Amino acid sequence: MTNSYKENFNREGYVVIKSLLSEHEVHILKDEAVKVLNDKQVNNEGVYLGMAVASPAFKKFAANPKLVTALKEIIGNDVVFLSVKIVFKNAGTDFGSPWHQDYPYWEGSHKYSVWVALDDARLDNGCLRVVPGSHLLGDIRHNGDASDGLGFGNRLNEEEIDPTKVIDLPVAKGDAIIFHDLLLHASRPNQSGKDRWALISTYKDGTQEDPPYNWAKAAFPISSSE
Ligand SMILES: O=C(O)CCC(=O)C(=O)O
Repeated sequence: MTNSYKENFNREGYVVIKSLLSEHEVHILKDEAVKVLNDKQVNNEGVYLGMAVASPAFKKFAANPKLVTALKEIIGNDVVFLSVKIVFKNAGTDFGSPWHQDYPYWEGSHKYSVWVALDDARLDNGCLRVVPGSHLLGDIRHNGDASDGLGFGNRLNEEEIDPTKVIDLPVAKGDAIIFHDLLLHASRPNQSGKDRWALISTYKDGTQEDPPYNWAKAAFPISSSE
């Protein structure tokens, strides 16, 4: 592999990996996610964090060899998996996620998240949006109003985002987007009347100290010897 992932990631704050998962693998994970959400009786919240605790299928996904190769190029050899959540935007979930960085939720060392499409993600059904290079701006104050009850306690006001700097990232199911925790990102509303589901797994550099994270109950180090 070339070092293009690392160079692009350092410059833009994200990289896209095409076809990380096959259609079959996507199908299996989506079925398994449906089972977990039913078992846990998670209904309309739109996000469920405990996928790796609930099912070994998601731990296996977190250590996908092609993904680990890219993560090691970006993070270094000592990669630690922290958690994987499902973002299930169903037919009736038409709101997009507001603009934010992930860093204010976690603090500590920088984290790297992998957003994997379990349905094709297009402009009309909620693809991810990013401000390329915004990870270089540092930790931005999040003053947005979260009183709409749609989660994302840390969010920016829409007016703080320069629309000329935003790009949409439509991807096919099975494609993945690795992004830095300071990258400004959001998602479009889902106006398709159909599912738009994604998995988001999060990793860190194991050489960096962090406070204990109670959300990382299924954390494990990815082998550092390769
Ligand atoms: O899939 C989405 O709608 C975006 C989710 C997101 O940005 C997040 O959970 O940090």
